[in-house]
Amino acid sequence: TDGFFQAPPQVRNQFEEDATLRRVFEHFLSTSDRARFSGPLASFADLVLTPKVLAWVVDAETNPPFVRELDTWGRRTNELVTSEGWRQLQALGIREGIVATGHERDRFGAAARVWQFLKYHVWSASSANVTCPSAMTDGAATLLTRHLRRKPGALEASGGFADAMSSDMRGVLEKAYARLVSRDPERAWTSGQWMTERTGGSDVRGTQTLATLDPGFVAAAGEAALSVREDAEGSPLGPWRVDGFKWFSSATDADMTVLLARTPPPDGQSEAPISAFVAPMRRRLGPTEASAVGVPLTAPQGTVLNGVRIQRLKSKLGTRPVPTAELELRGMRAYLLGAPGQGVKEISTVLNITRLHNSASACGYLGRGLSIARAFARVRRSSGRLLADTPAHVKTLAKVHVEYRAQMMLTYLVAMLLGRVEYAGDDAPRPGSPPSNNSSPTLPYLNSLTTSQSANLLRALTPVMKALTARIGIYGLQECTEALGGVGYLESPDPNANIVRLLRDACVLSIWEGTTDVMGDDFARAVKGRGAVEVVGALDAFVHRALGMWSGAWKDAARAVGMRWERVKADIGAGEREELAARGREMLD
Ligand code: MFK
Ligand code: FAD
Repeated sequence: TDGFFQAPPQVRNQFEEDATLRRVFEHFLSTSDRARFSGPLASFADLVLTPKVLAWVVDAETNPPFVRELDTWGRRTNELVTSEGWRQLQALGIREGIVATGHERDRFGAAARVWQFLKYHVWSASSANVTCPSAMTDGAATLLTRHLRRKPGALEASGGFADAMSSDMRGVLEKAYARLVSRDPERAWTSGQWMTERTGGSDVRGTQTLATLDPGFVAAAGEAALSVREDAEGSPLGPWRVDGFKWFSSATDADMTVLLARTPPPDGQSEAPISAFVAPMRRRLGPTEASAVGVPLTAPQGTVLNGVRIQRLKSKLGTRPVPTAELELRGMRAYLLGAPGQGVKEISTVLNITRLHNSASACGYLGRGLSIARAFARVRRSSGRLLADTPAHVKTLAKVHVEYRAQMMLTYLVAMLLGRVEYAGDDAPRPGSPPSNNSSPTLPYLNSLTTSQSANLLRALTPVMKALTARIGIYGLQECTEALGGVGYLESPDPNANIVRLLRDACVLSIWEGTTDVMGDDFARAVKGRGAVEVVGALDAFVHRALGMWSGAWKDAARAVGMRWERVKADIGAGEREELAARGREMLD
């Protein structure tokens, strides 16, 4: 008992210790933004390592969510119970603007996305995966804002609603949007994203969930036939009734969701097209209506779930604090978003945002994994010297770090492009706005891109980034686990050592939000589908510029994307999309 005790490793403030994070900070922010964000990022990087926050992580991890089927008196409740740690981390993420920042272009201009994901980087490994609902919340907010930005009438012209609904629908979307991007945990909403059904998640053409317009419900709303009905909590309820089953729902404690369902076939056609909907998760109902809906569920604050029953929670390798569920939908009230039949196109706006979150998570977990490995190397001795002074060990970590650096450059390039495209798409610069376009002090080529070139590059790089970061994150965390030897394999309540949690959590990053092969297919869609000529042009110019002119980390990023691009490009004209998807996949190995 009196023998040797290992001095515990101590993870340092990542913003101060991680050279790659600092490098990204320097490349993707203007000089004035760097001066503005440096202090807050250093403070936040301290906060996420404080005992209080880390104790919430341990609580969320060791007390996973469960469904309480019956109350004390034997009545059915089907109530989702989450841990205190999970709820506290949700609230902290909201207060820190992990979603909101990306939408605060009046404060942060075109740098909003880079700033958001820099905070995200240090946050993700301390978040117990509340980043999962925040990714979908950000995706939903981005989708709603695209509709809100359209000129009056355009929303309805897209087929979403009859004209009489226009102002009401706008009101619904505005209300939801304001909550999704709120920094007040009491007001803020989170959103789910329901695509996957038992028939498939990569291919959603087997969707069985059905939506029917329910005139009875609308009429019951009183006054003007198509007015929006609100429940006692001010949560708007839609005129569509949705029935079906969703096989994976991660944000089961969300306040609203974006979902796919089939709408009735257009006149003269037999196929029911897949459409997108938004729906609140809860509503307050009178007893008659509740029993008519057939979902006698109670929920906190006397609300009922909006036609949703949790069949069960999934038992998972990782992301254990996240309440991932199978959901039965019976009489869920929802709003159609966009035109019938445009469901996949609509929800692809959400996908492209959540895929960036996925990459930022991969980088965030790996960045923390490397920090833990370095902390361990500073205290662990072998063969008479510290691991930090052992060349083979340092070389192994350096190899991972080079891959990490490349993925960081790629991810923050995508964040920068997104921020600029969104900023340019705002109707008019607001008074007092910061200077537009977040010019990079070190990367003049990026500053020369037009908005449409940026948008095309963004389209091509998003699936490449999603796939590469996930795979390299998993590989890198496996190396980091090994770098701690036997301790690396242990489940430890000490977040300075618990690397295996990050590895378990990372394993899903190459599956959800589209598998690697599906990203290969999406890349093929981008370079061969509608608008492909411009996408190919932007990507080609980028790859040549990056390979030819840039050095150091940029070479790494260019290598990640570009080495096989020439071969893929040669096949674009000739091959079918399926062959091209296989080539796209080769780019991602
Ligand atoms: C920790 C943080 C990480 C985040 C946490 C998230 C938690 C987990 C949540 C989930 O996993 S949610 C479910 C995620 N599901 C997927 O990612 C689905 C994967 N499958 C695909 O992405 C398939 O490619 C897809 C379902 C989209 C294929 O559907 P289709 O019907 O075969 O698509 P189609 O017909 O090729 O395209 C329809 C339209 O959408 C086209 O537009 P046009 O009609 O104008 O030509 C496409 O161009 C457009 N589209 C499809 N994907 C797009 C896109 N547009 C832009 N970007 C894309 N990515
Ligand atoms: P399949 O689509 O059956 O894929 C099986 C294999 O076939 C994969 O290797 C895939 O790459 C391959 N494959 C499929 N199609 C092709 C193709 N065209 N070309 C080449 N290969 C192909 N979904 C939601 O909607 N909302 C959620 O909140 C959500 N949360 C999740 C949480 C967790 C923890 C997990 C694990 C999943 C979650 N999902 C969610 C589901 C997830 O998005 C799907 O599992 C994923 O998209 C894959 O779909 P699938 O499981 O049906 O697999």
